[in-house]
Amino acid sequence: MSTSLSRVGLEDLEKLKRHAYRIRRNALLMGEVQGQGYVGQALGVADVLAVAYFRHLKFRADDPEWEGRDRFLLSIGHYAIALYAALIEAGIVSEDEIENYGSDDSILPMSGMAAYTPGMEITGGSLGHGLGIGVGMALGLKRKSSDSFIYNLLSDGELNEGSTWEAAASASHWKLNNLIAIVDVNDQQADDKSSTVLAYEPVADKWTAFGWETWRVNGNDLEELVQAFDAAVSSESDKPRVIICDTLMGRGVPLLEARDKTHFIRVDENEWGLALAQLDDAYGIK
Ligand SMILES: Cc1ncc(C[n+]2csc(CCOP(=O)(O)OP(=O)(O)O)c2C)c(N)n1
Ligand SMILES: [Mg+2]
Repeated sequence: MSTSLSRVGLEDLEKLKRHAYRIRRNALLMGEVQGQGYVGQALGVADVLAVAYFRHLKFRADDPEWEGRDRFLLSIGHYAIALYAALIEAGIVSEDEIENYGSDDSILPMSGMAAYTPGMEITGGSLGHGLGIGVGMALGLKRKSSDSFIYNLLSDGELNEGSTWEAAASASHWKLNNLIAIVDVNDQQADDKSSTVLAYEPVADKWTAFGWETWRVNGNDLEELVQAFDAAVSSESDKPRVIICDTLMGRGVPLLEARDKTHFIRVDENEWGLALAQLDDAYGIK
């Protein structure tokens, strides 16, 4: 690895921690507008998004289609609330949009759609297509001699899709070292635990066997995430890269961490205030 743990500065970590807190807070505020949603996923993946957006991604907040940007592809349309929370924190989407989340004519629909939201590169509700789109984009950027990266955030549920593995094989065949997949392993999907629906382990060995440079980290540990992202971005190999992130749904809000079935949650009106207070507590904010 090119970055040792000791070189991850404390100041950098504090900065990322603040971003992760605000991503979680934005997600809770949007969740409260509808009283329900995929809030557990957003809380689980907030640390990953903080490191991606605020340490590595090249973007211009006032010009989301800037040609030199890195592309962040959200395959999992239902995780839109998580990405919106990060786009708001990044200044690509205005904070004023929070109150419109999920309502008719909002630029923040409940499932992510490229035509609606600045910074939403693809429409991703039909699972299993993000990595294939990423392969095409990464090939295209290489042919244009671009030095931009394609990131694709996919879920453990998408590991059940054959199309994901076709894309994984193509990416190494084409030596797409400008493609970074991030797999959110929360061991949950719509019907049950992912491991119960269809066993996915040994997941790191599978990606390695498909020709990818592979990292597996605790996706709620900023230091581990920084190390893996730094290494993935700076690696000089000709392989595509994957960072497998084990995350906890609801992370940072004990009342939601404890929910039994967390794929789509309903939260009582009086619980949102408590959830926000628990989040502040977790970050030592009075
Ligand atoms: C091709 C396809 N099949 C099924 C669905 C229905 N679906 C929506 S979300 C979901 C769960 C997918 O797993 P994951 O993303 O890991 O769920 P989470 O971690 O968010 O609970 C499913 C099966 C879909 N959107 N697309
Ligand atoms: Mg899942």
